[in-house]
Amino acid sequence: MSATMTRSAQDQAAVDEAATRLALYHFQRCPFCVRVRHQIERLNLPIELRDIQRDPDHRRDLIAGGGRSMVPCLRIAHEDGRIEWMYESADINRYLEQRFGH
Ligand SMILES: N[C@@H](CCC(=O)N[C@@H](CS)C(=O)NCC(=O)O)C(=O)O
Repeated sequence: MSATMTRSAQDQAAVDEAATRLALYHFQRCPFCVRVRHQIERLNLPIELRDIQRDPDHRRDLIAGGGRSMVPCLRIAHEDGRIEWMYESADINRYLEQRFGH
């Protein structure tokens, strides 16, 4: 695994703030979720992890909001109030890289 990204305190504070609008629905042993969790660690993002196997409320919210129980799924609360449910590990990792990778 590549090194964890470091930022200035000011940049990290902005990233921390942005991450409060994100949540990852996942479960521990899902290999696609492992990939996304690695990306989250690498990019040093304090994204809330919501385990759908350990917490039935999270599973219910994922199905109600996203329409499917598949994980990983990134919940994005946009500034305009819109909620986006992004499935597919490759799409999530690309999004995180584009948004936080530089
Ligand atoms: N192509 C998807 C595959 C995700 C996937 O197959 N997730 C499994 C767990 S490892 C799952 O949630 N299966 C249950 C379902 O589809 O409802 C990705 O890369 O994210």
